[in-house]
Amino acid sequence: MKERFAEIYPPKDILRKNDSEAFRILELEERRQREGIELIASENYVSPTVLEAMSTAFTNKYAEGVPGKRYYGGNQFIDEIEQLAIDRAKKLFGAEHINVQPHSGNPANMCVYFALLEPGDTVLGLSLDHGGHLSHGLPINFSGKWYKFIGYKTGKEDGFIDMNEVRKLARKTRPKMILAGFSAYSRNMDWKQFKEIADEVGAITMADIAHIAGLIAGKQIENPVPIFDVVTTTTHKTLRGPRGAIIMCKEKYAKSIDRAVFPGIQGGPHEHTIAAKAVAFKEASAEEFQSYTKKIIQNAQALAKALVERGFRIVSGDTDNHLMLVDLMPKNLTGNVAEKALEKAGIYVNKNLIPYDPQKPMVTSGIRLGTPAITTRGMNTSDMEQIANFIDRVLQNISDDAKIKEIAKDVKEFATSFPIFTWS
Ligand code: DSN
Repeated sequence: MKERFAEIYPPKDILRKNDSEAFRILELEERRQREGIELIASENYVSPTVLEAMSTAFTNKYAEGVPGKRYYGGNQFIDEIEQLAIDRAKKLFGAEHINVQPHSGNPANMCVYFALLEPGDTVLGLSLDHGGHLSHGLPINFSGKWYKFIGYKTGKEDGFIDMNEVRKLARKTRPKMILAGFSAYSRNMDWKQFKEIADEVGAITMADIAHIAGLIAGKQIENPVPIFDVVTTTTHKTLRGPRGAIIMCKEKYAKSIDRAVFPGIQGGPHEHTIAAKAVAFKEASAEEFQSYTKKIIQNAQALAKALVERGFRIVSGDTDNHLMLVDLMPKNLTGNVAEKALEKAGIYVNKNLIPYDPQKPMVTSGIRLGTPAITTRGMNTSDMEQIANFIDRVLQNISDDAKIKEIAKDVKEFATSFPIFTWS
């Protein structure tokens, strides 16, 4: 086993020799990743090529500005690598304009608001307790402090976004922007209907596809880029690139978006990460990525089914994407307790508010599960029964540490039988 993983992770002999303390911690993290079952919906394992691109001389360079218009000299190759990332992402998503510099999702969304809104403007977005993201108006996030976010919700009975409510709210509040996107919603969004509603009230359309960008690139989910004015995404979730984000927009917003990224919000871009983004966009353009993303969804649906068969309630009953919310109320459990118990067994999930949740955000009545990382490891629909079994066993023995230790051994044996990468 050791040898196989030694091949996957590049040797770090220099780090080992010069900083044994950092090296020791890194080894422990690598081991945690390969011995556990990663079900956090926003996480994945990057390829060795992406990993290698990040660890390069591009990190040494300051490059404020955009390709061809920088504030420091010496950027001819930086321009080339950034332009490569831009060109590949444009082709992948069919975007008119792309900025590949945002450091992560929250700053990317901040740049869009900074470019297109004035403080106090009204934005319609999915309520946070119904699957929205903290940068979609959490009162203590900059978005909630500076803009007037109004939340639309999912239906109490079916768990789907209620488009009639979106229309009603839009007519009533006349928002400057309508935001479609989520971090915990398992159903497809009706991009065209969002656009129709926005056109009716004269609002800018913004989509945050952070969770599903890979599924869109892999042609499994409809692409909002041709329809919407602005689309943001992180690059490290289903898209399986380095941690970071990009902003895509119509040409008419290009200048405002670029200026908001720099000098508006950010300084020097992280060009080593941009190099890795370029690599990830190439990988996501390959045909193999389409079958990978198809499998992610098939695995999520198989996992949801296996959990339902074990008496769990899945919000909205099933999933169209890579994630699901499990309502633990029928099991008399809270999300935080479940998350901790599962972690002891080497199963990584996150507590998550479910729609109409009576609990506080740090407690919650649900957990969110996702299949991008386990699919990267080559797990198939037939393996989802086993994973559902592990989850069920842990949650049935939540206060029995000895039992959880036993399950942890089984989890380790199961997980290590899957390499982190199944392609060469
Ligand atoms: N933290 C990410 C997630 O888990 O969905 C969103 O930023």
